[in-house]
Amino acid sequence: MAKAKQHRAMLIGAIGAGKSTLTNALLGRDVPAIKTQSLLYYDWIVDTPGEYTENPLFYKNIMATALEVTHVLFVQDATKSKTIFPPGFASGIPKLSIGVVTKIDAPNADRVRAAKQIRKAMPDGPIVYVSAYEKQGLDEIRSLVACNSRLQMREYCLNLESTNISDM
Ligand SMILES: Nc1nc2c(ncn2[C@@H]2O[C@H](COP(=O)(O)OP(=O)(O)OP(=O)(O)O)[C@@H](O)[C@H]2O)c(=O)[nH]1
Ligand SMILES: [Mg+2]
Repeated sequence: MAKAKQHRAMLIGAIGAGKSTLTNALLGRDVPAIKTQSLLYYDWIVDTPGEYTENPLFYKNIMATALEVTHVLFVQDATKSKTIFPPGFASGIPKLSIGVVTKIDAPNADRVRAAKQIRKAMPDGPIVYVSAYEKQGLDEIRSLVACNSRLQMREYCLNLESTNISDM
């Protein structure tokens, strides 16, 4: 894999947003996701329970775990009209931020709406559109997590011809 070994990504987002299914797809693990009950470390990914993002009492866990990673993935379900991220949430986490819109394969997916929701929580940073089911956007996430800086992520996006990513 192209990624530097020390790079690690934490996935945060609502209950059922698709974090664990995406984790499995990114790692090529062919197993169904089950409800996440605690922090789970798999290779270069830290998967979190949706409760950590939904309940402010758990924000301290997110902050503490963020110290162990290089990148934080803000996962938003494309089929949901609501977001649970507080405005500007990413600004309080001093790591490289990546927005991730999940379930773009779903008939009721609205990727524009989901991207707008992410932008409120994460004013700056690339947004990747993914389907864990159809394996879309996975290489883009792996490549972004291999980047060392915001600038590198921006250059990667600019040089890429992919409809699964936007960085403005
Ligand atoms: N259509 C579609 N459904 C998906 C996709 N990824 C996940 N899902 C569905 O979304 C539901 C929740 O997926 P999980 O991966 O368990 O969600 P999670 O974010 O890990 O949830 P918690 O562990 O509770 O925080 C499951 O029923 C999945 O089948 C996808 O790419 N496309
Ligand atoms: Mg999970």
